[in-house]
Amino acid sequence: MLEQGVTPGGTAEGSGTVREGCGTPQPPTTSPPLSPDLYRKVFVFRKDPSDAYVVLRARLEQPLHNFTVCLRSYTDLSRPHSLFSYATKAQDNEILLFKPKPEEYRFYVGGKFVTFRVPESRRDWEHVCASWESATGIAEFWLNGKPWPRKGLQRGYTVAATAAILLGQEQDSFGGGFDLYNSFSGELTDVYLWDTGLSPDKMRAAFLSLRLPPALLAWKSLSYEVKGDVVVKPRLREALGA
Ligand SMILES: [Ca+2]
Repeated sequence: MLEQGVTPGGTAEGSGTVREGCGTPQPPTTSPPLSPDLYRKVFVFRKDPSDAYVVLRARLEQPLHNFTVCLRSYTDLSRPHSLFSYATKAQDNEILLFKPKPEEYRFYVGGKFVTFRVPESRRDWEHVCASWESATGIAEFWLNGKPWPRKGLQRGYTVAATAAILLGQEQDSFGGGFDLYNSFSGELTDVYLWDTGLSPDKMRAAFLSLRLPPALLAWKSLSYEVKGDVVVKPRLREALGA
């Protein structure tokens, strides 16, 4: 995984070139996206349990020394379920956001995980961002725009770039090995993956659906393929704030 001749730290972070204050989400105004536009739409995973999933295609060219993954989910599941599954050939839990029960999230990097206890959902949308930094092993977990106490794992690790990235199922092998009773049922939207740790301002911007930095996976221009019983529908209501 480390043999690709990539210079660590080659990705500029926090260079201050991203403009602030563009508070209103706006549809794309320039060239049309290559994939169906998911602006203000959701994936509805209709079945429970389910064998359905969505494959995401990311523009990943080099291993990740830092990353942030964000998404918004709405479910009444109380059983374990996967929210974001990034598997490599060497490690099926390379990046995994998993909810084993309503009051707990698990965040995996390279097969190891940290646990974040959360209030049991009030049957509302939950927005989650999780980030990880190789140099320190620090893992951040943000729920609905608020940071949880930071934890640490996998200091010095590198996340491999050749990955199967799935929503709806938890992979136990590259692109497969599903347990239907770990599947997601409900609604998912606003899925993003960056190759940087987001600043606190951008973590909050993700929660509020404000303008965000360019991403490896960005919801409005998501390249995806639906496998099975998943339907793209407009959002029924905004999930902001209250
Ligand atoms: Ca797994």
